[in-house]
Amino acid sequence: AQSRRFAILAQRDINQETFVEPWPKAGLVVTDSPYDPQPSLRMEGGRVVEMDGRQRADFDMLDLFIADHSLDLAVAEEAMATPSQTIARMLVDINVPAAAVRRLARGCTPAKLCDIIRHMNVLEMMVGLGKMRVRRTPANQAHVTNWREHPALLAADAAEASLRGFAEVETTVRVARNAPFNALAVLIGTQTGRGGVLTQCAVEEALGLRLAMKGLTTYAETLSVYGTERTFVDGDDTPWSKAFLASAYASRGVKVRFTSGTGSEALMGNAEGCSMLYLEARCLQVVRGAGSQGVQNGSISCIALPESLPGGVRAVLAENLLASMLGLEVASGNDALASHSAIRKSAKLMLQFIPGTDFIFSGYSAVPKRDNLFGGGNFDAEDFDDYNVLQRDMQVDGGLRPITEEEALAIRREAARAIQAVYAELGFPPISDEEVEAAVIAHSSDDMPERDLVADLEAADRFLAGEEGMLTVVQALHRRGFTRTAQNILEMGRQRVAGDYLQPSAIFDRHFRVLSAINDPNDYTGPGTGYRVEGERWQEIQAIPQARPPQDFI
Ligand code: 5AD
Ligand code: K
Ligand code: K
Ligand code: CA
Repeated sequence: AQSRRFAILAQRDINQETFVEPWPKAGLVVTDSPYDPQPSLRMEGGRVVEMDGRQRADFDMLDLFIADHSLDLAVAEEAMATPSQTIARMLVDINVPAAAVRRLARGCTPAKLCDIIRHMNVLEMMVGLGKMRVRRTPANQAHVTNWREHPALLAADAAEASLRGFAEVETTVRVARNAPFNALAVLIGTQTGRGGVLTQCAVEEALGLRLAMKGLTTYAETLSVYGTERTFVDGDDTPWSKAFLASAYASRGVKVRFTSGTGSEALMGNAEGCSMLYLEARCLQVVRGAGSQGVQNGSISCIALPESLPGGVRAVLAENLLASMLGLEVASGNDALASHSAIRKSAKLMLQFIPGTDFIFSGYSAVPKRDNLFGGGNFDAEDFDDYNVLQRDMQVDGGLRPITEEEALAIRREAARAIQAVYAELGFPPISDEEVEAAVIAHSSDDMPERDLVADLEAADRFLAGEEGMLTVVQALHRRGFTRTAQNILEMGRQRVAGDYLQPSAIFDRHFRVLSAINDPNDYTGPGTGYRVEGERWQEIQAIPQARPPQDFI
């Protein structure tokens, strides 16, 4: 560059990112592809015979599933006859309750849902999302993993994440055979930090189901659906197989949320020329038809793709809004690394943070970037204080709370000792006192001693194959005096039998009480209504340890 100004700009984080011009034929367009169908619906004898310009004889399996299992046919004709702009205005009209919008949305075809979005800018969509969010109280989900897959560090980080306020903690694996041990460490860690934090381990479906059956996880989230038949079949799935899997989880008291998001079909090379939002609208109708109580969406692992295109961040907000309109609990993305630019990633976050969603992050990386096995988080452990200050600045509940170093050290030590005790009781390769102490003060797995991976994997295989499950763990903790953690895990087991947390949008609060669409429905109808940051919660958000009494400055 000749210009010093341009040379400096070229080095900025924003210019390390990829930007692409739209290419609708390849599905590289976030909304309004010229190949997207126009909304239409025709019924005969109580059955859909035409949807979005396609005759029933030409339906693919998604069309068929949506027409027969998703659309609310009792309102579909009324919904399709209501002008899209009218529904868009209902979304921002404080005099129209969420239920009235939802009733119509459930009768809208995918193309009709996109047509509603066409009338809305991001500010209007944020207002809509604040109203349509299913649960009144917003919450947050964490990712807890580490490169070494060290059990004591996993337990300590999960405990700290729970103390920081996360309502759900997701882990995964670097080595698949570690799954039962990672799930166990995160279960013990969370139930030490705070009873009732839900946990999952994202692995291949059959293994995921086995972990749940063993009582090592309490929710499942990565039941992926896709917006074209080819992408769906590439994943060896159909909407019917996903619905079956969801029922298998639910039958064992495991909360189920599906995953979808803009960009997956284009990334897999089978977008059929359609826009990302149109295909996502199809996904969301399938998710609802399959009986899932919610969805993890907001592009998720594909986020770099919409963000490379014009309108990408708006389209991600639009998919969150569509999901909430359909009555689905939304874990709204912000999880995968979307931008290296601190300005850009924070700006994007505001679209979910300010309205509030059921889970503002569908995985805030509660560990450093390098330890995040989901491919790096958009926000990391290093951003905790920034996040707490954002909540305090705006008087917004982002689901977290400030904690002190002393509290963190204490809970980390308790969790690391608890997993050490369980390993000892169950005859797993021992966790030494040195490993426990390292986990208490560690920032990342670089701070941890090495373990014998071969021995750990062999023990993990035996644990998975054997009869030991949640109750064995409870007994082990109880014998070693970790009474509170044992009680919390036992209570999770009891809750699985009760099943109240299978209701839409369910989490447990600090007192192990279910908060869901049933007993905590979002009742926003304008200023002075709905969820407000006030009372003890506002005091908690204000009380960052960095804040000093004014007298200090005199
Ligand atoms: N659409 C569908 N599934 C997705 N996943 C991530 N992003 C998307 C998306 N946009 C799924 C992956 C994996 C898990 C992390 O979530 O398939 O199973
Ligand atoms: K999956
Ligand atoms: K999709
Ligand atoms: Ca997640």
